[in-house]
Amino acid sequence: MALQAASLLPSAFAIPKEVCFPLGKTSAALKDSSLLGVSLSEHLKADFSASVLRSKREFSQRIGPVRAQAVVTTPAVNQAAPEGKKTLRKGCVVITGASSGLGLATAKALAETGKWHVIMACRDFLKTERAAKSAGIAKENYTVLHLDLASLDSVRQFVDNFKRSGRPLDVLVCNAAVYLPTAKEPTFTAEGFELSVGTNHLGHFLLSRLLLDDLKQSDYPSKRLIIVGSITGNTNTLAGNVPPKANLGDLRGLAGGLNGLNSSVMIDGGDFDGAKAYKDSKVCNMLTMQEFHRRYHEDTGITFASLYPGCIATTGLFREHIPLFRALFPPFQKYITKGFVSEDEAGKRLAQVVTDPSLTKSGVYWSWNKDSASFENQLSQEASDAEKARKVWEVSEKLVGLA
Ligand code: LMG
Ligand code: NDP
Ligand code: PMR
Repeated sequence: MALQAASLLPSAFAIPKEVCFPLGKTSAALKDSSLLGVSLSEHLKADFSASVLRSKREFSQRIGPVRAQAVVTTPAVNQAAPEGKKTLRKGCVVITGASSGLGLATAKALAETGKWHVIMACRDFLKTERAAKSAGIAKENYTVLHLDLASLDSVRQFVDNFKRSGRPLDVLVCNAAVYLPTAKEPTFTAEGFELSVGTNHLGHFLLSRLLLDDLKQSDYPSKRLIIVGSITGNTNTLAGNVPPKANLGDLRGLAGGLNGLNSSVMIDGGDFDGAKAYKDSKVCNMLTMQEFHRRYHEDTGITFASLYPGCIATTGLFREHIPLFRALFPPFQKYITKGFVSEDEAGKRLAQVVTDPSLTKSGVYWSWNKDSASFENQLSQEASDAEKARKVWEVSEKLVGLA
């Protein structure tokens, strides 16, 4: 159904060339489970581009040129253009953690198309306003709404505020994260969950559950819930084998509330390790996306997906790391692993997952090869374990007060 919906999109809706990578139906069929998670054989790539050109041509012949609407319509429905043709209203996308790094770059890429209104869901209002301004995002293309994912009250408040804004919700992007690799002791969210899993997973879990109805009600041709995953949570890659490795174990710490009082602060019940907690939280993100897909895709037509945007070694994510690491990490990724991507490039990738008509497949973990062509990647055994996904879902809904 989502695929059919996508084919209704007018060609004018496609993001500009620099955002729109060579893609076609073939991309979804390509799987790559190599250790680096990035390679594609040359003959496949040639095939790939040919089919893209073909499908692009067919697409525009079928649809014909349609003018895009340039003004904000809130709340918006399809409106008749002067010549009587229907035009697509502006899409409304919520991006968490849009005050820096990947979230900001994605907000910029989407806003620049003139076809999206971006709700920047952030904990620091002033920082976000400044960031939007310095990124050159036009005022009419974004709204900053306060959201602190480390507080479930704040998540609920955000959802109320968003609903009251009267805007439709077409795409939700769960992007915000914290990474605390040098912390010796755990820190906690307002409700007492270890901060990395509390913010990156539990905050987003509640947010997306509470906003699911709004997504369901959207009349946009392709509605999506995107959760940012990572290669480092996937132990079927080299990067995922750098210690400490992600491992959720039997979820005993999560079930106990990650509070360090009557349970461990780590999901698997082990001793605190900030880097591991982050990687575990990414595994939860990727499992959550798949559980959403299994529970809701068929009935709602919503596309649920996650992605590894590439190693964006210059972002604020590494702010807590030692200065030597921050200095060496970008050249290491650029020249040795070759996994490096700029914030701009990564933002375009995520924008593509938000809006590209050829990426409507649900339940998918997207990655990109070195030519920036997307492909459907294989998750590690743990990150694709359906039984674990169900358990994470059930334990998480108890922790956030939904069950
Ligand atoms: C933990 O250490 C910390 O304890 C934890 O607090 C947290 O920060 C966590 O993930 C974050 O890291 C992990 C790490 C620290 O330890 C290791 O990586 C041990 C080595 C494990 C080996 C696994 C794979 C082996 C592959 C062989 C390596 C060859 C590299 C070529 C890769 C080519 C791929 C096609 O370790 C470090 O931070 C520093 C490790 C230094 C090793 C240097 C080897 C590469 C040479 C690079 C030279 C210049 C750049 C250095 C940049 C360092 C940043 C990573
Ligand atoms: P940044 O640190 O630049 O961005 C993280 C964002 O999350 C910031 O806007 C930050 O807000 C926000 N945030 C943190 N805590 C909260 C909170 N409690 N409530 C609301 N917002 C919060 O990092 P990146 O851009 O690199 O990370 C974005 C996503 O990309 C993450 O999900 C990360 O896991 C993922 N990722 C990153 C990779 C990389 O190489 N950088 C690789 C793979 C995945 P503030 O500005 O106020 O601090
Ligand atoms: Mg990793 C193909 C190799 C590759 C890739 C794509 C990444 C991505 N890393 C790779 C390899 C290696 N890293 C190797 C061989 C090492 C040992 C020297 C290494 C080390 C390393 C460290 C210490 N890498 C790191 C760290 C971090 O602190 C980062 C991290 O784990 O954050 C959780 C990180 C990352 N490496 C990546 C990516 C994308 C990250 C960071 C962010 C993330 O996954 O969200």
